[in-house]
Amino acid sequence: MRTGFDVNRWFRRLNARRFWLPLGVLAAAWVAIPMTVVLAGIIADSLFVDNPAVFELDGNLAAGDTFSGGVTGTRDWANSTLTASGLGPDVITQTAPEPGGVPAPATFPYLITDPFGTTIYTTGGSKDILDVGNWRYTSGSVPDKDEISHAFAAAYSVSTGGEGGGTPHTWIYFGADRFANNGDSNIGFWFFQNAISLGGPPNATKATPFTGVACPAGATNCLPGELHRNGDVLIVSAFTQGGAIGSIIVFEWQNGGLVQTLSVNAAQCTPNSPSHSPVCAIINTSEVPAPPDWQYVPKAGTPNSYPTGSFFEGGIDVTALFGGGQAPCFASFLAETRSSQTANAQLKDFVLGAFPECAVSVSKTCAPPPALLGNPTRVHYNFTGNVTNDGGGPLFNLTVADTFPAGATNTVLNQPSTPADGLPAGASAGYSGSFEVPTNAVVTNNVTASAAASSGGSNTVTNDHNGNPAAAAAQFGVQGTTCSVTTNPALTLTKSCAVSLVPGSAGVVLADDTAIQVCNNSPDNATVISGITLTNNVVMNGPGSGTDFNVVSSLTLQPGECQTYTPRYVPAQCAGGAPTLTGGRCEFDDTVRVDTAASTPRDQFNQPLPASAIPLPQSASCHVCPFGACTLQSVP
Ligand SMILES: [Ca+2]
Ligand SMILES: [Ca+2]
Ligand SMILES: [Ca+2]
Repeated sequence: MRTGFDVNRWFRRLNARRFWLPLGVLAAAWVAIPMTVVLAGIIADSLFVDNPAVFELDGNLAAGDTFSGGVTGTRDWANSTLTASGLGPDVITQTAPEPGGVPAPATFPYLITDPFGTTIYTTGGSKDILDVGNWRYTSGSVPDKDEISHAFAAAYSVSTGGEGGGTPHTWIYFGADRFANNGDSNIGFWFFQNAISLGGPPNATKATPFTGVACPAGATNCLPGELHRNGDVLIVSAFTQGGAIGSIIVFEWQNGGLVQTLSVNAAQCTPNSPSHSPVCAIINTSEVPAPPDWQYVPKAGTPNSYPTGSFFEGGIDVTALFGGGQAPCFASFLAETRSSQTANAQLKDFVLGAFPECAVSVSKTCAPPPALLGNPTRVHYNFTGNVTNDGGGPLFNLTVADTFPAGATNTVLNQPSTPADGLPAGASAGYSGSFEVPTNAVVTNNVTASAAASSGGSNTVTNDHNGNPAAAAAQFGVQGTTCSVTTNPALTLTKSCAVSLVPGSAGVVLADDTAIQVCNNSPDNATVISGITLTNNVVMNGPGSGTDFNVVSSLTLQPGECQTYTPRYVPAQCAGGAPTLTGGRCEFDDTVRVDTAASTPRDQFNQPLPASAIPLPQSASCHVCPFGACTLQSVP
């Protein structure tokens, strides 16, 4: 047993430690099953982080080393020529300098550079056993062997059960280098769930506190006012002159104190034959080149080259550390040099950076079909979407904020539900909603998502794993899609000639009651038609012949509604002058039309009716007796 570490015993212990507390929580958690897994994790066939198929923990920085068993690595801190990052495109997250820090070179965006002689710990409150709120920093010097030059970390999602096997584990790789190798030092790597920041530029004349979001009252994973969160992880190792790695001790912050959760003896990574622990580290035991863009200069030796005992790299399976369940997702990273590996060691130099492991993304889509509603006219749209954990740790308090279209009414937003143990990495939770708008034109509906990195924490996770805001937009009402409504207008027009007896100056005459009926026969029974003008025209000889007269203007017809008009007309003469038929009758044509020249009929969305929906003029042939009673009694 090379590592002196019994992984089975260790898992049993972890499980025993963790299970009795949240049993009820776990039972509830399994109700909310992750809906989709979106991240394709790296496939590995072992639980060991020094698996060179995942990352080369080999004491150098260049990718592409070959290991026993014929495995050639593909990921290391740099590519094979040391000219750019070698982390690969499947890295979940990587470190980044915090604002005000030394900008990372474009070729190595994860690189956190610690300027010589700045940001060192000061005062007795700067202890790992105390909350970060007690820590202070200043500018000044530490022993050269404790002087950090750079630090860095990267996380991957790894399916440790091989092909198709198991919940992905989050493996975090971390490292640092130092100015001088003239002695042994000790090094620690903190991963914080809270976004920890410096309280300003280091000032040699004062002790400046670290800052972060203080734990709110009522939170379940921290004590009020703390900057730590339960589950923050500290990995401590020796940084030896000769490059040997002894034990690695892992601590967690729990309930206001630092708790040792793991101690691995002989924890050196052995990528040729992976070790048997969830954490290991390795230091260069011979001179290895540094990427020139890092501008590494050792105290003694060649620039851009690491003397033995100057470069440190390690890895940890944080999912395994948390018993195979949900590891927290981290927001900040700190590397520090220490006087020893003990919990209360004196702290020396440090460098702080962001580690935006927590990430959330959101999608949104229209859920067809929309509904056309009346009184008032509007379109009802439904939408659905997913909030996805595309980071490396569980997310809590999943929340979406919807920006409904202008003028929207009856807005509904059903929030996604968060599993009790948080939404696991790679899983999604659905949300839905609806709204109504008074138009069938295209409207856009935006949504943003946020989440907390810890149970009871504030919703500080607002970006996806590319660093872009977690936002999505959906378009509604795009004609030709299933997410649109189109009106289906149809007007019908009929005309008949009816006559009636009316008193006239020369006695009773027959008048033309020109019966007109206009109907909204829209087949969808939902289209309202307005702006209808009907014009009638009677063709005769003599005065007034062919003159339009208005029947109705600005008529609106609801679906299925008809209106009948009987404008009365007493003909003063016959078409052609003389009676055209025996019996003293006159005959003429009487025509009604939808007068599109006067106004354009429109649907309820103010869209003009297509020509195909407008009926042709309708005519009736009328027979009246303008000069007295017709002699033929059998006909009107
Ligand atoms: Ca390496
Ligand atoms: Ca390598
Ligand atoms: Ca520093």
